[in-house]
Amino acid sequence: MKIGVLGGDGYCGWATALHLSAQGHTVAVVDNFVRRQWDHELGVQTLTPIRTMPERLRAWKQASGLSIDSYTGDICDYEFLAEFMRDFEPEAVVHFAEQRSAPFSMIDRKHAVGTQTNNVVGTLNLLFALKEFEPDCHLIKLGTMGEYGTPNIDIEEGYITIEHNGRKDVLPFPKQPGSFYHLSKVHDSHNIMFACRIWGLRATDLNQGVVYGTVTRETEMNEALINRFDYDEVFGTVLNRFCAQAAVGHPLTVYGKGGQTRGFLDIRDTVRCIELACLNPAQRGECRVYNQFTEQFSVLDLAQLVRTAAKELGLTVQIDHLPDPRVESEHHYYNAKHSKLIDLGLKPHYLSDALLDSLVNIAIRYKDGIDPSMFLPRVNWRSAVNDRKKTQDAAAAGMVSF
Ligand code: NAD
Ligand code: USQ
Repeated sequence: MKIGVLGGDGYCGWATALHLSAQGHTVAVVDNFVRRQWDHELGVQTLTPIRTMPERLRAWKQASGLSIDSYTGDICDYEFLAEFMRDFEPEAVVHFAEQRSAPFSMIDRKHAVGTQTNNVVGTLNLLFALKEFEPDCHLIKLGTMGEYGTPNIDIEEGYITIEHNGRKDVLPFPKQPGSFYHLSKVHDSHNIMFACRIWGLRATDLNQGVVYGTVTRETEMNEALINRFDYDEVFGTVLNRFCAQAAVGHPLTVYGKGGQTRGFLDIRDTVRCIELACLNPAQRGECRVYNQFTEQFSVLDLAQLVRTAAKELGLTVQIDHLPDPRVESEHHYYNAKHSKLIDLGLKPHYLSDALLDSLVNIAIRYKDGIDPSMFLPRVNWRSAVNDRKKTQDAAAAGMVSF
């Protein structure tokens, strides 16, 4: 298939582009590298030394003999996106190209507006470009489990059957997102569902859980193909952060009681789920929703697992409970369905097998680059203006792009 990977320079996008190329698909990556710019603005960087896109593509060609096309531009620029669609003529488009950090979206008004503008406008442009140029192309859109929040009932895969006053209907599952970022995903979901209904587009909305791990079969082929490993308080996700903290003997930063429970998956399962969605397209007019995660853990469970894994390597790890900078339930019911991708053939990797090789050992290998000042949370949900010194310095230097 001809598959466009929007956001192909990012964490999920890069691993997915390589995987799809290795499977024999014709792949093009689309990115404007704004994520690298955001890292720069915040004064943070990936622990692993990722290469530039031209270097990455050369290394892939060398390692595999395969070529990946690259289109550089902003999907919020409709002319650029239209040109990509006309030129590449994709049969499937995987859309990762969004601002994906909840803390980033909660820094202040500018970052909230920037996040929602980038994400909602980019997705709307894509829907219009599909309608105009490739109405048969399958849209595979990365949503997030956080769209649902943490309701006191089981979470279904996208839709729920409701009986009300003696009448019954299948309706979108209620959404209670926990940040302006997560809200942007809800807005996207509504726009996608609407476009499928009115124009007969075909879409799969993948409500993905928190992704962990760095290594996939393809990124291991050459050091220059290495993926990002973020551990800072804005872009670092919880498990990466705990592993980086364990590697340098910093106490693990559990926010609040640590009963916050989320769905998680290995990056190797992310790339396989995308492949499965591509190979099994939605029907015209259909907006399918799959919950894309393999196991659920509370934050405290994760901290304890990291402590145990680190102990095997002779590291002593302390667990700290910090006041929760977010507004979220610290203890709640959580039972989210996630069988549809398994039904399509997903064979999950489990955290117990990945924790040492894909996480703790990577953090240890690169530990000289770990800056412990990145660990403490400075973005607080309760404040409308967060005093992130580095952000302000960057803004003063005219580098903030929103
Ligand atoms: P990432 O920040 O590593 O990658 C996103 C990429 O998109 C970056 O390379 C960025 O430059 C690009 N991009 C952003 N806006 C763009 C625009 N307007 N035009 C062109 N390119 C643009 O993020 P990620 O972790 O790879 O996440 C990818 C997607 O998956 C996001 O939509 C995210 O919400 C979703 N997701 C991620 C996780 C996770 O744990 N990482 C979990 C669930 C869902
Ligand atoms: N947490 C801690 N300590 C930390 C960091 C986080 O206790 O040092 C807690 C948070 O309070 C939260 C949980 O861990 O309860 C998860 O936080 P996270 O930063 O790992 O993940 P989140 O903000 O939810 O966002 C990430 C990705 C996002 C994706 C989402 C999937 O950045 O792109 O959409 O995971 S989900 O959580 O299912 O919505």
